[in-house]
Amino acid sequence: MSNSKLFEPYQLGPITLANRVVMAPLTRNRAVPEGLVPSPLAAEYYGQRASAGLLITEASQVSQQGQGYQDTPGIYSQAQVEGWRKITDEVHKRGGKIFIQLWHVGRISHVDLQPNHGAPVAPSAIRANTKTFVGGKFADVSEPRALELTEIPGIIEDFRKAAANAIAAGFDGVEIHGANGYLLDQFARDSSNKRTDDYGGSIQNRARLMLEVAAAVAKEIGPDRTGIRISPVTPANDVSDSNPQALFDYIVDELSKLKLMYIHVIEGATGGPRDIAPFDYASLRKRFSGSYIGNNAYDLALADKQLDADAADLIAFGKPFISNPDLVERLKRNAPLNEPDKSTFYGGGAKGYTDYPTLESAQAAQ
Ligand code: 8OZ
Repeated sequence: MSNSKLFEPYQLGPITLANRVVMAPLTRNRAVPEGLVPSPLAAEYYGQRASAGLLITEASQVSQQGQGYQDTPGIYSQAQVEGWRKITDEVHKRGGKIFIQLWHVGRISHVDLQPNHGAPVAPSAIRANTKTFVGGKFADVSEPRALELTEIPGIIEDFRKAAANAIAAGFDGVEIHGANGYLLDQFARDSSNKRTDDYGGSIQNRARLMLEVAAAVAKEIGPDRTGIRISPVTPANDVSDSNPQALFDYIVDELSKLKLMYIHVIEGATGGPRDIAPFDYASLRKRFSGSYIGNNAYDLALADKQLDADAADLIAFGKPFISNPDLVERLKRNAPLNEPDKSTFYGGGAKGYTDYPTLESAQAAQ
C-alpha cells in the first residue's frame, strides 16, 4: 500500500475530503435531450466514483445561451435541479463530496443550439477556428456576435442563479469554468477580446467579467463553497494571450481577495503537453490564499512529487477516472488501470460510462 500524501484527508474550507484525489470535470454528452436534464445513468456514474476526495461534475451550462455542444446538462431549470438532486444524493450516500462546474461557452457554439437560432455571444465578433458537436456530427462553430455592454449583467446573473440552483440541488459547492477558451477565458485573453469598453483592453478590464462572476457566485453561496478553473497557457478552443503570466497573476491576486476556496489550474495544454509554454505556476500558488488543485496528465509519481514539494494541495485526474471508477483504490495499490475507450467519451449510454470494472468486480468475474 502506498503511503503517498495523496491518500491523506484534506480540509477544503468547511469540507473534509477523504483524500486529495479530485475527479476532474469531464464532458460526456449524455443529458436527456428533452430539457437537458442529467442522464438517469449519471447518479450511478458519479456514485461509482464517490471514493475520490472531491468529484467535480461535467461542465453544465448556466443558460441555453451558454450551451455549445449537443446533450450537455444545464443547471438553470427546475427539472435540471431535480435531476442533479438524484446525483448529489447518491454521491453523499456513498460518502463522497461533489461540486458542479458552471459553464458558459461563449463563442464555442452553434446557431442550432442557441435561443431562436441566434448567433453565439462573445467578447468580440471573432469566430474561433474550432469545431463543436451538434446534430450528431462535428461542425464549425458559428460566427459570434459581440455582447452589448448592457447584456453583461445578465450573464453574471445567470451564473449567480445557477450557483443558487446548485445549492438547491444538494451540491457541496461550485466550480466556475474560467478555462479552456470558453466565455470567461475569451474575455480574459487578448486574442479573443478586442473590446474598447470597460471589459476590454487592459488586463484589469479583460479580467473583469471572470472576477465579477466569481464575486457574484461567492456572494450568493459563500466563498468557501466557490472554486474556479483556469488554464493560463492552453491553446484550447483557439485562444491565446500576449502575456499570460501577468494576466493570470493579476486574476489570481483578485480571486485571493475574494477568498475563493480553490483555484483549479490546468498546467499546460488541456489534455496535451504540460510544457507547451513557459509559465510559473508557483507564482499563482504563492499569490492565492486558498487551495491549489493541479491538473493535466498526472500519474501517481507526478502527484507525489507535486504534493511533496507543496506545489499543490489536491490533484485532479480526468481520463483515468472515465475508465477507473475505483481509481483511488487502484492508485493506492499501484494496480493496473483500465484504458479509456475514446469512442464512448461523448454521447451514448451505459457503454463506456457505467460499465468499467473495479478491481473487485474484475476479480469476481474471473
Ligand atoms: C471536451 C469536449 C467538450 C467540452 C472543456 C468542457 O474542455 C470542456 C469540453 C471538453 O472544458
